Amino acid sequence: MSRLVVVSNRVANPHRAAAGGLAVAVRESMRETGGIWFGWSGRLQEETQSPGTEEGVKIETVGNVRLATVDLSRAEYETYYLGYANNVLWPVFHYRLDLAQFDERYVEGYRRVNRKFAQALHALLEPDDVIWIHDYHLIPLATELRALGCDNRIGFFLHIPLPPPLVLAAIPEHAWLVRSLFAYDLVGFQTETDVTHFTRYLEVETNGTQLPDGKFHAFGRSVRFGAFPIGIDLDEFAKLERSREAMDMFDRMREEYSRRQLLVGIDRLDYSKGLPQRLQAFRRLLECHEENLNRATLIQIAAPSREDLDAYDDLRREMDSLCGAINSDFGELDWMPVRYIHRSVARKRLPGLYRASRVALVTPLRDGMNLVAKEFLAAQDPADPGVLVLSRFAGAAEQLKEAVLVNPYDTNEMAEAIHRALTMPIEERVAKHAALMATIRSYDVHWWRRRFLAELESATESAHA
Ligand code: GDG
Repeated sequence: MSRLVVVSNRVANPHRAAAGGLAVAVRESMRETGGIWFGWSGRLQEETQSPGTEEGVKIETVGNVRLATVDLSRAEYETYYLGYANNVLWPVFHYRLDLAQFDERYVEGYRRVNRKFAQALHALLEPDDVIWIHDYHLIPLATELRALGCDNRIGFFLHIPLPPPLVLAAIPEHAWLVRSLFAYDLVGFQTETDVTHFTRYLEVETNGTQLPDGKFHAFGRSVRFGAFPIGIDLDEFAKLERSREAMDMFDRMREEYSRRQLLVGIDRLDYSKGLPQRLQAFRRLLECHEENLNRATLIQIAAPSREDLDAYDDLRREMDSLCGAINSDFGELDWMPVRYIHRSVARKRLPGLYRASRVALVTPLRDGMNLVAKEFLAAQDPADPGVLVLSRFAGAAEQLKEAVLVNPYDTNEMAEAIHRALTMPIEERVAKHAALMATIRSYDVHWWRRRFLAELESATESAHA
């Protein structure tokens, strides 16, 4: 069997929890397959060290996985990571052109780091390795590897949404980015909507043609593409649920909130997650349905993320002020409507918190998939499950059709949907939960990995036939 080489911007210790969907999913996949996981160490290199050399790779073995990491210089961190990845690609791919900052230095840094990754990685590769590259930080990595003579199988998976052609076209280098995808053998997206955006872009912006076998021919090359909705590891989650930490959390929550109805939101503090809109809807719920006063309590965990960027700082301030206003306008001596925690919570405690909650609010303005939605459902008691309120703009909405679907921009609609979720009869909750769990079980993280890698194998077989 070929060795799997996974590449992502950040590398996470497979035995340690991290907040962030990609890290969670890749870690679960790698635990089963083993192999190499290559990426940025998360550290900034001393200014005196020379960047980009092979010797700059640090190798650490954890179980069956070799973690190979490189450091970035401060300039690379600022242009590649903060600049192009998170001030251009992240906002535009989440439809936030208003937040994008186009700057030539950013794209130069992005190209440079992708080249540096390619050089460092190339030295570690063996001819049979299957290379699986993840996410928007590394779109041109296959082009750089091919330029070094690498003809291994290379697949790419985009964890975030692909926007419609006219939004994508706002990026000055959009044509180059899309052409870079044609250096892969397989390009995977989260949803059918993303796939449609990809093919529409190619039809409008190139002279290419769609081929019958899930491929598109353009730029003198054919690439296979498709939707591979990411899932969670149900076994790992069941194990977490039985941990002492999860059970303690559940007991404490049930005791503390025995007279209340608990709602939960767990997100990285990111503007794509629709947190201010969620709080406005919760406020509207308290205004319009007074039976929730002194009763409904929203626990919102917002794990700190990308704190070096201004947009995230603005969001932090907005959240502080919205939560403060709801608590001071509606709170009582013995009841605070919102418990807002701007810290990360230990992963082992999450299942207990999910299970103690009657309703989960997963209401992003745009999201590639959203794993929190799936984790919440997996943690429920099937005989008395909670209800998922899910944004129609989360990739997960394509699969989780029995959730209470909402438009997060419509405050009244969302408040009514939360009310419906809080008052849903048990028969309906049980039936919806069973249907949703069947989907989550069929499309778990192992299905995702196997489907992608099998497709990658067949894509290259037909290319070499
Ligand atoms: C990207 C895409 C796509 C959250 N807070 C804490 C914490 N988490 C964990 C959750 C979950 C993960 O982080 C978040 O995953 P999401 O999928 O919800 O979102 P992103 O981080 O934006 O992930 C997304 C995903 O990639 C996978 O492809 O679904 O659309 O944006 O597992 O439980 N974990 C801990 N403490 C926290 O406070 N330990």
